[in-house]
Amino acid sequence: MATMRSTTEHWEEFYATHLPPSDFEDNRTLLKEFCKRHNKGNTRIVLITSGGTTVPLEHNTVRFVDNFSGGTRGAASAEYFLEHNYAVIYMHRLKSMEPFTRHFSGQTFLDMLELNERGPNTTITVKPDSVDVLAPVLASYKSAHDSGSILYVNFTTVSDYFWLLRAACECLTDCGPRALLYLAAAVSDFYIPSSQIPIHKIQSHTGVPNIQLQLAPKMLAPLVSLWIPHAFVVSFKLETDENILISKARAALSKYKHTLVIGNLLQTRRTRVVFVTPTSSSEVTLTREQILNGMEIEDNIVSNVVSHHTDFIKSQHY
Ligand code: PAZ
Repeated sequence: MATMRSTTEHWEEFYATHLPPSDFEDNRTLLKEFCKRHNKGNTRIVLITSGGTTVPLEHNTVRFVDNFSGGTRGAASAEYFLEHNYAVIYMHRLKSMEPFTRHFSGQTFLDMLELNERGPNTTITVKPDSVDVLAPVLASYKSAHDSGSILYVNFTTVSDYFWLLRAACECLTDCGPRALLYLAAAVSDFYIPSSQIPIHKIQSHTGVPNIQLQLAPKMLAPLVSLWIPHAFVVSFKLETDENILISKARAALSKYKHTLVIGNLLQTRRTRVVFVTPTSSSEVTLTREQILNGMEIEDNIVSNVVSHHTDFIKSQHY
């Protein structure tokens, strides 16, 4: 009897063996409505992925493997894309950095307020010296929200992320080259398949746990070739060793056949990134003076990406 060889790809096997998150259908509906509403005229839509994914060690998750990303890049970039009149899908790790609120971390927002206690007529006002800080952020926030230009969807685990990513791509596919994917999330390269995760909290009295991580599927492959083939796709590549950054970025471009990889090093990611295309590489950096003036590298990254996207749209006879 001839042996049948399975042609199922690793990514297909993932979707066949992992359930979607419980809020998946709600998010899919939101994504569909958002894309339908903005898929008219010349509106460009960017899908920003932001923050890190977790790898749960138990189904009733007490412990999980995480990574460093706090979502600063994605949250800042969302604000700059809105300034460039993009409609923004902000797909982020739950409780990671979000646009607008990111400016007021910790106690800073409360410190801007004054409590005027007058019995039942107690009021709260913004301290005069905080108005200049709060007003521009509030204005941008209200403008984005009142115009419905931003949609927030969130994930926690790497599995949630994969489900949401595919759904977002399927909803965006009708936007053709006006869709931009800006994949800044730090997605785990390793995971534990659902069937191998214990239901309950791992107990210490049974000894050292035997935890076997496996390679996670590379979703960029079906994303570029199948899910959203006409979009402008930008992936980020994080390394800690300068010597391999460009070669890894080039390898990703040649493997997945997308448009642009933005490389960055963990240590210098706030002040330097490298734009790598199949034929070129160029740095985007912040000078010391720009840093002192409070400039953010995402301002420059987004301007550059927008101009690449403009060229891409012009080059497509869609
Ligand atoms: O979240 P953050 O602002 O601290 O970091 C951003 C980043 C380094 C996660 C991002 O720029 C990036 O490189 N994302 C891709 C990571 C990867 O190679 O999977």
